[in-house]
Amino acid sequence: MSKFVADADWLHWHQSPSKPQFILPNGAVDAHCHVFGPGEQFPFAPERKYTPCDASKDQLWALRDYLGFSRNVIVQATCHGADNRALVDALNASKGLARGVATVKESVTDAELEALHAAGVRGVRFNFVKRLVDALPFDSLGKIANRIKDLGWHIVIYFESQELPELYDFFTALPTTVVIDHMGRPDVSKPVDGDQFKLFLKLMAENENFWSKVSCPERISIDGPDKGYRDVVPFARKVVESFPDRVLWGTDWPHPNMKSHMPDDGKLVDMLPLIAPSEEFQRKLLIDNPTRLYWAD
Ligand code: 0GY
Repeated sequence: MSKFVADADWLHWHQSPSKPQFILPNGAVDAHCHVFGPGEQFPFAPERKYTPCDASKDQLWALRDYLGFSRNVIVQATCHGADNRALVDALNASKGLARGVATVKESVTDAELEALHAAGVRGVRFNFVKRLVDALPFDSLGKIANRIKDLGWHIVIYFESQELPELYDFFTALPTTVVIDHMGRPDVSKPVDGDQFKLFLKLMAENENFWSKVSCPERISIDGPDKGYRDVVPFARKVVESFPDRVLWGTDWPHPNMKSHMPDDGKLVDMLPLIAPSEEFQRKLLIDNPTRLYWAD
């Protein structure tokens, strides 16, 4: 038996998602998903804030094929800390169909960075969500940013909307392409043209090195799945229509830390034509942009 037992309130990912009605274009990339464990082989980090259930690379490939995606970008989640072995194992087994975003510490060596690059890592993730990390070592993050720049990597940042004013100057000083997870988690009870989302849109408009994932309606929505997460649509659509060449989309499988419900991945795919309402927007969001960022070589 594994020494890791998922948290008692951990929701297992959907075992039988619906087949999407929306047919994904050939070459579509699921640009935000994770692999967890198996804990027996790839232990979870001692400093983790949650213990998930296992979600293996083979289960991810099965979902990719079932939904109709061609490729994946696997993002390191905090439960694995800066131990990227599960991620690298998945990338190495992917036959070139997956690229990765790692988490590293300042002590990472050049040789380790090069090995991550060879495996298919093309970015690092800086997590600013307070419930997920202990401290924010800004000096360290700045140093890491300067080192990974030389590899041509980008930085993925994860934060919640109320933190943006405080983090704004740190973000805009970053020297690489910067990808924001889930539109900076807007408060969708506020208007799309309200002050909070305006700050996010300003960040995107005034800094052409900033990209955004328009993913995770299930985390952001107040309306919830029964109403098709419809309150998130105007936010995601605004970002896609304003910055069509700098947006990405992903399932977020296996949906860590979802406490209210577990989304049906097929239904998430079916939201795509609502947030990217033309074939051109869809092609950019699902193929051109992720390919440019992750498969440039
Ligand atoms: C996500 C969401 C979460 C967790 C992580 O790294 C993580 O632990 O990403 C979350 O709890 O919001 O983006 O998948």
